[in-house]
Amino acid sequence: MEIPSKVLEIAEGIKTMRIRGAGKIARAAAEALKIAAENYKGSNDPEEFRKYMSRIANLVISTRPTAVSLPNAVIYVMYNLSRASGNVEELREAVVNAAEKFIEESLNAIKKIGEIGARRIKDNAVVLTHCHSTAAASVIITAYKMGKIVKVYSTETRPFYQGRITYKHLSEHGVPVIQIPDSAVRYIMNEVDQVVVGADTIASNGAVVNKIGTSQVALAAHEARVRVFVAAETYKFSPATLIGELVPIEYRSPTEIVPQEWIDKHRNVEVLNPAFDVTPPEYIDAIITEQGVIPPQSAILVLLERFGWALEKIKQGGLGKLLFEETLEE
Ligand code: RUB
Repeated sequence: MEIPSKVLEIAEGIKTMRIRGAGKIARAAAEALKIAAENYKGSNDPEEFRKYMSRIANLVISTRPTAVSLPNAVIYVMYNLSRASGNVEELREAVVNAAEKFIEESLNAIKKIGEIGARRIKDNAVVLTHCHSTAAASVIITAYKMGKIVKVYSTETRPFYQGRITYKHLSEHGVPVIQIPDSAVRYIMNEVDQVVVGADTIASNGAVVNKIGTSQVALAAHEARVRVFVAAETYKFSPATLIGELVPIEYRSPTEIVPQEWIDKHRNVEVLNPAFDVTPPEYIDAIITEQGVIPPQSAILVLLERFGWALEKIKQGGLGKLLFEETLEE
C-alpha cells in the first residue's frame, strides 16, 4: 500500500528540519500516524492495517535519530493500537484518538512547564538560553509576563541559527532579547542570573542531550555559579537508556557549516557537524517537567512512572523491537 503523500511530506520536513525541535517533531510524528490511519485504503483485514501502521511508524522514527520524543510519540500511538481490537474502523479510531491525545497533552505540558518553571525564575533576572526550545521559551515568556525577567541573551546557535527563531518568538511576546554569538557565552555569563534550555533526550542518569553547545553553556554557567534549568516534557526521557543504550548523536551535512564549493576546493579538510551534545547531570540544577521540578538524578523516577509498563519488553529486546517487530525485520 502506498504511503500517503502528506505523511511523506511530514517525514521529509522532519529530516530537513523544516519541522524542528523535539516537541514539534513528536507532535508531527503523531500527526503523521493519524493522517496515515485516516488515509488507509487497504483491505478490511485488521492485520494488514497493523502492518501498514508499523511501516509508517518505522518510516517516521527513521527521520532523525537523537530526540527520543520522536520514538516516544510513535510508541505512545502504536501502544494504543496494539491494545485495541476489532475491525479496521475500530483500529483506525484507536490510532486517531491516541495521536490526538498525545498532541493535546504535549501542548498542555508546555503550558504547565511555563507556569512551574516561571516560579523558579528570580526577580529582575537576566536569563540566557540556547537554540530554540518551545518548552524553555514557555518558561521565559511566562516569567516575563509575571514581571520577573529584564533581559534574555539568546545564542545564535550555529550552524542552523535556531537562535533567530528564539529571537523572533520571544520578541513577539515583548521579551527584550539580545542575540549573541555562541562564542560569547562565557564572556556574557558574568551578567547572567539563570540559564534555561530545552532537551531532546534525558537519559536515566539525568544527563541531558540538547543542541550542540549546550554542554559548553552549562560548563560556563557552572564555573560562574549560575543555575541551569532544563525545561522538558516527560516524553523526552529515554526508556532505552535504562538498559544501557546510548543516545545516538546526529551528525548532519557539512554543507550546513560551509558551502559545497568550499568543500570541493578543500578536499583534504574534514568538516564535522555534530548536532547535539550531552550535558552531565552535575551541571544541571533542575529539570522542569509538566509534573514538577526534579533534580536530574530523579530522571529514573520519571522513567519508571511513564514507561514502567514497557520495562520487561525493553529489557528483552531494546526499545526498537517494542512494537514494530514485523517491519524492523524486513
Ligand atoms: C532543537 C533543540 C531544542 C530541543 C527542545 O534542535 O535542541 O533545544 O529540541 O526543543 P533542532 P522543544 O533544531 O536540531 O531540532 O522544547 O521545542 O521541544
